Amino acid sequence: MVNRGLFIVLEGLDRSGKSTQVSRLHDQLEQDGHKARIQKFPDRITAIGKMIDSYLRSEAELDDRAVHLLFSANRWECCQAIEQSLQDGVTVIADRYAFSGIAFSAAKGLPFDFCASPDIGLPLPDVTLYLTVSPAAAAKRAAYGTERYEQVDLQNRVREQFKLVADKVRTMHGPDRWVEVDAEGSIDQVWERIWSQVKAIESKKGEQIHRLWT
Ligand code: ADP
Ligand code: FDM
Ligand code: MG
Repeated sequence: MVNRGLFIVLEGLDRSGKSTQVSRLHDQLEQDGHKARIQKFPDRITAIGKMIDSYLRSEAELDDRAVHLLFSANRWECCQAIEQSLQDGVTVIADRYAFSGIAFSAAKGLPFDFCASPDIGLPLPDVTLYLTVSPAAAAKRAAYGTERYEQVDLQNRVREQFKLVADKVRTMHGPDRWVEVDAEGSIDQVWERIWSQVKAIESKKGEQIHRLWT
């Protein structure tokens, strides 16, 4: 039997460098002869993803709870494909996951437990690498775009909610499932930190996939 793929999630605030490092990780794994694919959340390609995309670009208005459930539904509709990839030995690298789902909606004022509940039972990542940058360092990077959540005050509240999400992951799934990575410094420096964390979880390929929040 082939080893299953790894399920690796990158999380962090806007401009922490997630998409840059996700793409680098994908390239490195392929270069080393592993099979890997990127799964962005939200996945804006599906019918549900298109509704989320219009909402994020402020072309549509949606109730806060309704859009929260759409973000979760968007994960559920990708869930079978993720599990199939893992079984086929393909490493899945997710650019955000259910943790952004909680952090952003709770930062808007929805109850934390309501935010976590629709994602109960999704595949549990082998590791979530949480990229941390100070507000000052993030401000030196390219300016925020024009999407709905790209505002300093909301991002500060999201940062606070991510701390609670980290506590929940560590308590329910163990301390090694949520790893903070210092995302300040050059892209190469951050990359070295990420790569050493990925190499540290090779042995998880022999373990079965667990379920989120169970
Ligand atoms: P995210 O996906 O977390 O929003 P990106 O990977 O899109 O972040 O990066 C945001 C911006 O910051 C991009 O312009 C990117 O080129 C730049 N960037 C990414 N990592 C670094 C870094 N370590 N140092 C400086 N700039 C960076
Ligand atoms: N976001 C993302 C949520 O509010 N909930 C979620 O479940 C997920 C996955 O969508 F503002 C937010 C976070 C961010 C936006 O932006 C997606 P990017 O640039 O595509 O990551
Ligand atoms: Mg990004």
